[in-house]
Amino acid sequence: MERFELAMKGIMSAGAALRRSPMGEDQVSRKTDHQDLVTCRDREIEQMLRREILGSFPMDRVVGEEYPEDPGSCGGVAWYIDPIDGTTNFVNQRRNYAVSIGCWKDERPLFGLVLDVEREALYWAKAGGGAWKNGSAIHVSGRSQVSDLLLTTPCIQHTFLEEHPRRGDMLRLARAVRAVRSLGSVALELCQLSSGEADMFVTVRSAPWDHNAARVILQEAGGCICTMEGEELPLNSKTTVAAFNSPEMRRLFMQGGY
Ligand code: 2AM
Ligand code: CA
Repeated sequence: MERFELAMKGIMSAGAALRRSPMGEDQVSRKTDHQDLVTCRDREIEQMLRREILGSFPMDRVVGEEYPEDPGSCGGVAWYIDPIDGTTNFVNQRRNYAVSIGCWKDERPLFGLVLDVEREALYWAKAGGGAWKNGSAIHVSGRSQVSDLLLTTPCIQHTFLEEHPRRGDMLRLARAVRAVRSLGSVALELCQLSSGEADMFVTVRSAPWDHNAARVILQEAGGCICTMEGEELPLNSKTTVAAFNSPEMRRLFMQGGY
């Protein structure tokens, strides 16, 4: 089986397992504090995906949220997997969470898949092949007036309430756009941008497993992505993220021209 087929099969089985899994508060634990949760399901799904990937491609690197990288991996292909992106939504809402699988070779994208589990919406892209939601092609919006835009951010508290170098700009931007939305999942919010349901995305914290699958989809959908400082998004470290429906919007954001 090829890597893409394996990823497709893995993400669909992960989705099916999550949809039918019972979840009580007793299966939830705190990683660092009460705002940073993990469940037994996060661990089980990541284990399952790791097993399937490494069973077929033992030389590939697997970078996931819940387990350290296998020191034996040394190939040029790296997988970025998040078994549940939006764990808090999974626990409290039982919707608005995703499974995310990105695959890169020598720091170039091969493909990305993000499954909105409860809506049964699979966002996916292969490099050079366009972006898709199930069987339909998707594209970023064409909105260009700041006052028409929807801005999304997965963590309102960090983006607007806590100190960071661009907090003042973010407050000004929030007043300039049509509205601010927060779903609470980096991967799903980047997919909303990819399908034109939102126009701009910002977060002060994101990890490789949060954004490396969705960024392939976004770029194939015509969007652009970088750090909040305008640098190229790193592949292997935690970072700020800013993503846009067009390079013009990116320029405007970087210049603070709103
Ligand atoms: P998670 O659900 O996989 O933890 C909203 O909290 C979004 O930010 C989610 O996509 C969440 O991913 C991610 N997130 C939460 N805590 C984070 C952290 N410390 N660093 C990076 N991303 C984080
Ligand atoms: Ca996660």
